[in-house]
Order: sequence, then C-alpha cells, then structure tokens
Amino acid sequence: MKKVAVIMGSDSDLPVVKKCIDQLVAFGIPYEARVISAHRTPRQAEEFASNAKDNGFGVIIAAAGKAAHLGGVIAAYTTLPVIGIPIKSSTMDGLDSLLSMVQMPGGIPVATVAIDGAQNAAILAAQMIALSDADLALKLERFKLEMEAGVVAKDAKLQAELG
Ligand code: RP5
Repeated sequence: MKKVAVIMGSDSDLPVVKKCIDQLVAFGIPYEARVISAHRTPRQAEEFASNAKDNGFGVIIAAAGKAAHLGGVIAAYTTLPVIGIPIKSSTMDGLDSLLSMVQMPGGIPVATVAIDGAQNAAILAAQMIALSDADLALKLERFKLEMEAGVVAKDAKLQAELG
C-alpha cells in the first residue's frame, strides 16, 4: 500500500494534526509525519515533495497556519494529490490559513478541508489510496456504516427522551 505523508508547518500544529494521524492508524495506512515549513525550511519542502512519489507516497497531507503556503509549495513540486489542513493558529481564527490554502492558482490544486479538519484529511487520503486497495475500500464502507449506526442510535435516544 502507498504511504501517506503528513507534513506540518510547525510542531505547534501537532495537537490538531494528531487527529489525522490517529485516523490513518485506525485505517491501517502506513504514514510518515514530518515538520517542514514552506517559509523556514523551503529547501526541505522542495526536497521532500520532489522525491515523495519515488519514496512510496501516494498522497501528501499538508497542515499549516497563518500564511499557510505549505500545501501550495508542496503541490508545486509533485504530481501527487495534496490535501491541505488549514490550522487555526492565529488571531484570525484560521480564516487566513483557509484562504491561503484554498485560493490556489489554476494548475496547482490543493484539496483543502475545513479549518482544523484533520480527521477529514485522513479520510480523504484513505479514499484516494483505496482506489487501488480493496481491503482499505472495505474498511471505508464499514466506517460509513458505523457512522450511520451512531446517528441512528442518537436519534432513537432523542426520541425516547422526548417521549
Ligand atoms: C505556520 O505558522 C505553522 O504551520 C503554524 O501553524 C504557525 C505558527 O508556527 P509557530 O510559530 O508556532 O512555529 O507556519
């Protein structure tokens, strides 16, 4: 199975990014997590992205806050799909990160999830990897069924409480 790279702009992003890592682990997807900054370590960002495909990665997840250019810079150096997690790390409640990530120019997409939407980034990456992995596709089916059962149970509880 292809690996998923989880890159964060700073170790201060880890509390949010942990939810992404936990979900990848729950799906049994091999991953590597790194701290690489588009601004503070641009050479490492270029090196990682340029070699990611040859190094066995299938998807790159990039989490960053403030002027969040990490996803875009990584996407510039690879044809692998890049998923962006805008991190709420500034006084602007993450709107700055969201817009910095999502407003990519034509030709260089970054599939941006919600502000701090780390779990969804992992699920989206899993869906991409599952296109060529039947076992993972089954896990995703099961995941959706469990979600459905959870909501049905909550609805039943609400109906019981309301009489
Ligand atoms: C971004 O700046 C990082 O992704 C982080 O969200 C934010 C703050 O970084 P630190 O100053 O905490 O290292 O590049």
